[in-house]
Amino acid sequence: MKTLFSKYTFLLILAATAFSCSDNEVPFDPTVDLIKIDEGFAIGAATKVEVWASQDLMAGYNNIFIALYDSVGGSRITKAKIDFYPEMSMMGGVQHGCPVEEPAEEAVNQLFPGAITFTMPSGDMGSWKLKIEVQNQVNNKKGSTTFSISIANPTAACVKSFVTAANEKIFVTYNFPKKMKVGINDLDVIVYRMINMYEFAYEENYSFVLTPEMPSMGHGSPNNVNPTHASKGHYKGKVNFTMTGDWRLNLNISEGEAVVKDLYFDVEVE
Ligand SMILES: [Cu+2]
Repeated sequence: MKTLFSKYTFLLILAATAFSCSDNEVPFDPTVDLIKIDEGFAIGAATKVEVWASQDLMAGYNNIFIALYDSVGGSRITKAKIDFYPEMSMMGGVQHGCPVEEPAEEAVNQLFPGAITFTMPSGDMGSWKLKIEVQNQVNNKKGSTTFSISIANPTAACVKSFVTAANEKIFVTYNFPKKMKVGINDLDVIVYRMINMYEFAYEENYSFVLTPEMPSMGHGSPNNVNPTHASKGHYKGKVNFTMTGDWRLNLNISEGEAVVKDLYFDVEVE
């Protein structure tokens, strides 16, 4: 009995030591909650480019995180100018881009956060490529790499488009900065105006009335905050999910006195 006890004690101490050692030695991993989409080399810039995202890329607003490394020494690059050039080649030959938010030139937690709003899924309609151009500010070289990417079609549309009375094409999408939960959630509604097939402007003059509802149960929720423009086409508001399940975010969009559009996004709160 005594022998058994001391054996276990010894094992416990060993285990505790092992855990505390590995705890101390695990380096900070900025990509711990992210998934790697792809990686490649921006040849002219002598830079390895990794593309990370918070979920699989899909038609809608995607938070994208770029990790850069010196392709010779392997050290992380945290100062660079990064440009996104997404392009869809449609069946039938038409090509077009989509709205992007380029990262700042200084990395945040070793990564360069940006965003891309893919306006269509890949598949039957065509295929997407993402060219990433890097101006490495450590070696002062510029280069690019191009990825073939697959864009999923979400069950409920995450980006919607319409044409205004002035014949301008508008894209509306949304982003929850944190995972949706029961209670009050921050919500970004993001609006872009199409200038041509490759250029999009931030639409900053809209106002929104946000009315969440649970269509299956016939109720809404109190204490929501209508999204108002903060910067770069991002309208910040709050949505109150009073229970889990399927919710519809109804948005009445107007510009000044004029009603622009009514649309909605369906989301599922787990
Ligand atoms: Cu397309």
